[in-house]
Amino acid sequence: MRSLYKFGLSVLLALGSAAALAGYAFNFPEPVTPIARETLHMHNLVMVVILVMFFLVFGLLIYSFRTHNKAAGYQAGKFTGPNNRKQWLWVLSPFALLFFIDYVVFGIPAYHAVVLYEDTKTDAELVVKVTGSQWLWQYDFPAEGVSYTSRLITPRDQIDSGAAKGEHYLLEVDNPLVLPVGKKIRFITTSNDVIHSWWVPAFGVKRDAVPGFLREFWATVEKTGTYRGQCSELCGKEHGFMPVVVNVVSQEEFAKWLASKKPVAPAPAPAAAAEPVAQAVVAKAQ
Ligand SMILES: [Cu+2]
Repeated sequence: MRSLYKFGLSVLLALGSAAALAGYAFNFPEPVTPIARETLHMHNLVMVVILVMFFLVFGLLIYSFRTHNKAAGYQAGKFTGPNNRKQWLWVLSPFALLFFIDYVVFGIPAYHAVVLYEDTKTDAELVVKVTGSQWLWQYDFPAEGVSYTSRLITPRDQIDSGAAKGEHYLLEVDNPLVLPVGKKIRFITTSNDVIHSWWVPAFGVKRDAVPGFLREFWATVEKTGTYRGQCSELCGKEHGFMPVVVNVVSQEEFAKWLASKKPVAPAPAPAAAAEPVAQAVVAKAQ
């Protein structure tokens, strides 16, 4: 008992120390999409219900142990047996209560949150294809003809502990995904090699990127800012080194950024330059 006590105390101290707390956020990030908001509501609802149930059940249990025990002169109840209907009350009422909580109190809002993920009632205003690769992300805007890769830029020195870790350690990339605020976006995920998973906690979205399959979800980001996430499907030795960074900007800034990303039409190759080489090859062959 004493060692258990000590163990509990050391766990509390470890959790409570400032060093352990630094860099950890214990709550969800601020939700910036309807999906994230609904998910957070769902989480809070479940937490409240299970906490009430926990204290109710354990409170009743401890109260019963303390007051209705044999030493105080109480006799055990005798409501079991073939012809006793009371036992069915004790079996069926918790069952009915849990059924109601799971399928109605939790079920309806959970259904609503999940449906938001696949909201195809209106067309998306922008399509982004996200391709996972060992170990980087490729972003394509198929309609706009823009395509580029996004990889980690945390210096190796920081990873090997040779240098102090930066503010966005392992969560910084060379080319972030840029998205317009307030637009309904259809995300398509896929992969070039193994299964990855594209995850941005503030968006409340995570979808596996599966080779050979196109998977999709819809989301509208309601607030500008920089949002960070990670690959969340173990995909090889550098799984921890393929973060997701999304810059959500105003519509004008997005248009400007998109224009700067558009490939410049290649100048037509001078036809004359190609011919002498071809002729020379042909001449040589003859
Ligand atoms: Cu991955």
